[in-house]
Amino acid sequence: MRLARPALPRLLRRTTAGVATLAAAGLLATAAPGALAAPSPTLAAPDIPLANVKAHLSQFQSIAQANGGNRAHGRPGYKASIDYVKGKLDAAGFTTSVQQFTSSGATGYNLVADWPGGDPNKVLMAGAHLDSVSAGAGVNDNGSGSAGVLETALAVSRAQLKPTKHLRFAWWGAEELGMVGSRYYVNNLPSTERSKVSGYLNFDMIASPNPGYFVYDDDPTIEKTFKDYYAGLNVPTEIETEGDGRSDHAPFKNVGIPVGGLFSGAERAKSSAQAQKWGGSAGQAFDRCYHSSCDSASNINDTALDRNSDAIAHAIWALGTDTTVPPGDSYENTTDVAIPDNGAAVTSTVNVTGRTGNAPATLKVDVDIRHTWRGDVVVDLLAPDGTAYRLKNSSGNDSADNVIATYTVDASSEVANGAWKLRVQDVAAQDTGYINSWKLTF
Ligand code: DTR
Ligand code: CA
Ligand code: ZN
Ligand code: ZN
Repeated sequence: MRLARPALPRLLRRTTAGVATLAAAGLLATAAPGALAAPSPTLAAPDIPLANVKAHLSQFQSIAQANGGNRAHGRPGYKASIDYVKGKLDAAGFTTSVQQFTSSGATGYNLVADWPGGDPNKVLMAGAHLDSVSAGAGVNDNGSGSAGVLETALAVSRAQLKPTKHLRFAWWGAEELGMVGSRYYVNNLPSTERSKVSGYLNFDMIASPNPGYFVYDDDPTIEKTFKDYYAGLNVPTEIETEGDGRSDHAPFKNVGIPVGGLFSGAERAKSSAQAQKWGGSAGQAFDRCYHSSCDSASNINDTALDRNSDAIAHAIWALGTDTTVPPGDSYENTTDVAIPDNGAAVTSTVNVTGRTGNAPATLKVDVDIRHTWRGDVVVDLLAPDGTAYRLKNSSGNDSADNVIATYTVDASSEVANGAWKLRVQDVAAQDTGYINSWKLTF
């Protein structure tokens, strides 16, 4: 429960200064501190809107309610779920295919969606099982993983991403019968095609109501990608020890494909040590509605769903693209600067040299601030003469994590050369963070 937040501070805008135009395009570059950016920085993923993910969960709930109360293999609710997801992907420009199989005397379906482009010999896959048990709607197990993967795929489309790898997303049937759909897919993938799959990311239960943050300990690169993401949020993670063989990554792992994934916990009880680090209730199951009729739309922890959905996108962008941002003339500082909670402003400096004349009217400012409850944070750009350009105001109710965005500033009245500063202040108690990096591009 959060304490009442202090009144928002008076805006610090300079009266005659140009006003930064927020162009949050979710881009981020990383390079050596304080120097010309390295020639091949990589892109950062956009924020995955929690509301969009929850809208998919509502649809899965409605589908179950309209089809006998579940979305189980062989039941109409499962095929209706496939049709819903396929419709979204077809409209977003994916090349989709439905693979049929038979299990327990019923027809099952896998949905596979390819994002056109990328190296066909380097395929990065992400998947989730779409079926529920027959007892209920299966909103956490596994509407949550299905929705997180779906919204990440839609974010790829919104960004018109041009990844270096070929991206393939999949929704599996009959996982609850023993990973039947994913095993059918792998077994029927010609070995020449299997060898092209550089990795498979699995998401099965990512929004448990009493959540833990577990990372699969299989492929070390994939594991590190997720662990680094959570480290950036200051959220501790644990290795998922019981995951082997218990979800759809198993068939991929069995044929030597690197796998990884995230899990928020099922029937096991959260320990007191885990409750200490993650919050929630010790001694209670991570998901007390696991495989039960109460696994409905209310059986979801929003923060876990939001963070894990963002982590899926982070992994797809990090592992799928080593796309280079055009080198351009940019100046960056990647030294971390801690931001005191509800305290004084801090600054990070880039020294611009060797330029002539004034800065452009479209000076690009890439900002990467890792901070839970980003509504606490006020961000300004300071020109060498001290002129302040407001990039981001505080907004008490913006509880999402991190400020990873690109701003455009009309700095045409400022001399280009000199010490430019990013000034950041946390203006509300609780929640802390740090400047991870920032960059100016002229
Ligand atoms: N078997 C999954 C749930 C599950 C249980 N433990 C793990 C570990 C890692 C991923 C998934 C799971 C199911 O019931 O769908
Ligand atoms: Ca988010
Ligand atoms: Zn299950
Ligand atoms: Zn599951």
